[in-house]
Amino acid sequence: MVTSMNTAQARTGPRGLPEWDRCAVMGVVNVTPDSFSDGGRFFDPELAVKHGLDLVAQGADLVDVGGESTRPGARRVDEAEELRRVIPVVRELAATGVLVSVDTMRATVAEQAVAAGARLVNDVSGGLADPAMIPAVAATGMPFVVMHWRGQSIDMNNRAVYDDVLGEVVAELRDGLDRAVAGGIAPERIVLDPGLGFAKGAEHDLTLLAHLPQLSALGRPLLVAASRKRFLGRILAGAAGDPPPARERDAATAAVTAIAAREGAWAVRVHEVHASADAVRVARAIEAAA
Ligand code: PMM
Repeated sequence: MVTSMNTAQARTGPRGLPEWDRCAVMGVVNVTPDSFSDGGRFFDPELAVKHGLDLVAQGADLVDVGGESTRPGARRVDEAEELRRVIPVVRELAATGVLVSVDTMRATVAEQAVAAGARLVNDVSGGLADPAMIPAVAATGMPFVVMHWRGQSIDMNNRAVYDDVLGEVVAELRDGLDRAVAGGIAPERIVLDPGLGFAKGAEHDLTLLAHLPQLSALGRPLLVAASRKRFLGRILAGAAGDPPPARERDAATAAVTAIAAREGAWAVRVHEVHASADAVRVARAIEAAA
């Protein structure tokens, strides 16, 4: 079923970004054999395209296509392999009218994805992993997601050390924003993301979610990507139990979506779209009644 909340309603807002009258739902398509949440399920390009279309039918406003796992401990894939995974899927989804974002840390992948029809570049490293990324995105004129990041996934858990996680993430996101603007990306095209689970433990993720207004105070729209992450497993496990597998964390993900939407997030990035699409609709209705 195609809901009334689909990509057709996107418009380019005054901020130079696709915008809706509510928090958007970004559906995830990981064209990888090894992502923590859905690794291997959509590795075949045809399955990946079908999955992207299914997510739109479930209410996704845009679809984020990535070809490199960033789970803790993950090793990089080489560029040729990333291109091989991502570009055909981006091209096919864009050709059917889906609003596509590309999840990549490589400038070449971003450029080729934009040439294939992607309309947003989502770089978990905020331009730090590849010095060519920011100039490349600036040249395309596309919106850019700057996520809080402290280094590659292989050893990022060692960097989850903070005296004041909120203050440090705010300062480091501000640096990322300044870096992107200095590199030529228009400020109104930049989205910020706290990077839940990236060089962060569960307590850090929760502190950041408890303080979304302080992140919004940086003056840019926020993307919140809590979907199926470890901190949700930790909460659901309770004090003694084992965390449920990633795919059993979707109700908890939708709970975060409702809160993020109520706090004015620009978008949430989720693997299971239906519940989050409902959650943003509920948050919107409550906001309208305030
Ligand atoms: N997390 C993952 C991948 N891409 N992009 C942004 N902007 N923010 C995130 O937190 C983020 C991301 C890892 O999750 P996945 O591999 O299950 O998609």
